Amino acid sequence: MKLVVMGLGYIGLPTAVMFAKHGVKVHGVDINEQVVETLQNKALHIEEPGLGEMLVEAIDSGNLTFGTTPVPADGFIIAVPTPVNPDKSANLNYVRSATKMINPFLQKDNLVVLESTSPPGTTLKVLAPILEETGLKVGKDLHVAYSPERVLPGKLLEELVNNNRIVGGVNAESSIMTERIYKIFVKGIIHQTDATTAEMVKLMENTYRDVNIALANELARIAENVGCDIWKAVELANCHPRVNVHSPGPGVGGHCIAVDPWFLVEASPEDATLIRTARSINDGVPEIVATQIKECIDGIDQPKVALLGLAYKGNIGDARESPSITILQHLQEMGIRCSVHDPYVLDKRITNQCETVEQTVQDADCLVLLTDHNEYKELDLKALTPLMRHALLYDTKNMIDKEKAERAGFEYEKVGKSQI
Ligand code: SAJ
Repeated sequence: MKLVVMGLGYIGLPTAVMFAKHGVKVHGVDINEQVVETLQNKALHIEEPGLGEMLVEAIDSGNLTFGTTPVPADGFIIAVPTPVNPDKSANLNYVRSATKMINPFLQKDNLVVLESTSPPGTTLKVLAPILEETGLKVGKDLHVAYSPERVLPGKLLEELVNNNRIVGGVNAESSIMTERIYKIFVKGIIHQTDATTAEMVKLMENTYRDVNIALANELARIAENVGCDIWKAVELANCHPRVNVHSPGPGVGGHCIAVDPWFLVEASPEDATLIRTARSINDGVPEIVATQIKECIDGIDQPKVALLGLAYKGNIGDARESPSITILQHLQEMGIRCSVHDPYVLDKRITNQCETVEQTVQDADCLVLLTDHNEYKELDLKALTPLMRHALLYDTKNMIDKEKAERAGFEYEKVGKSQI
């Protein structure tokens, strides 16, 4: 069997590698020549634990090739980005162009699977009409399905294999064919449904998380006002068998949770009031956190803040939509000097990025923990206080124990806890 995977980003590349590892001939396609060249040279353009080794293995086995154009195959998987436009509508341009690219290679009985997170109805109303420009009939000559990726960055390879999967065909035969393909490596349960339900399920999962995190962030503000520790309160509330409040923090980042709920708002703007409110709560958190940081250094002449963590979450090298970047921008707009560190992200837009934590905290007045990288949980705090002008520590992720910080000479503050 031969598969073509369109889009070699965080989802397409691991998927291509995984199929190749399981004996399928795979041709990975990306419109970015540099990405294709990097992969052909057995190097990665993204960071994901374990992926580099598996890429080399797959290429060496002869099962995996890369290029900028598709080739004839039995199945085509589309895993291209679906960003939001500035007006928060879904941008399906990459889905459209990837589909048009595969059209000249399609043959009767081929399977086409869309994996990209998409608004409900995309498979039937966007994908199918483009595929039918070939003269082949969707559901009759072509098997077509939507099967969302649901893997967590940082744990991609493990979740790709072990997570349950949804396959939503345009008809039962398409679902059966799609399940057969993914069964090659998926160990989780594969659930069959229709295409629009599968699209809806994917968006519901990420929206559930966004709304839950918005609740946690709102509760953090309330805790700050009434004088309790939100982290302890969440922990205790979650002892209830039917409660699962998520964690507050510096805001919601990444290319999924901060984006996907807008697709539901667009699908039904009048009805999606809770979803829209949750998005605006989470989008507002970085500014609140920046203001709290400013309050920590109030009264200090020409203060300097050391920010640890640019990635949108711990132990990954992805700073897309990262609240850290927004917090940095707010602080700079307030005229506060900032130095920045992240062991996994080197962002050329940021001029004041330091190589080590020690350099970052040098002469700083406040150390701010923004991303829960393991390295930061294990910081040698005692070695840092002598380097700083004032030893203030502001923790947005509840990563550091207050007593430990105080023993090292820090004055400790955190999100969701007031000193009342
Ligand atoms: N966050 C919080 N509080 C929490 C959990 C997360 O503030 O309790 C923040 C994180 O710090 C981060 C953001 O939310 O900034 C998103 O992180 P995440 O770990 O919740 O999610 P993603 O975006 O890395 O991956 C999500 C996952 N979806 C769900 O768990 C429902 C993943 O399974 C999806 O495959 C992925 O979106 C996707 O590609 O859609």
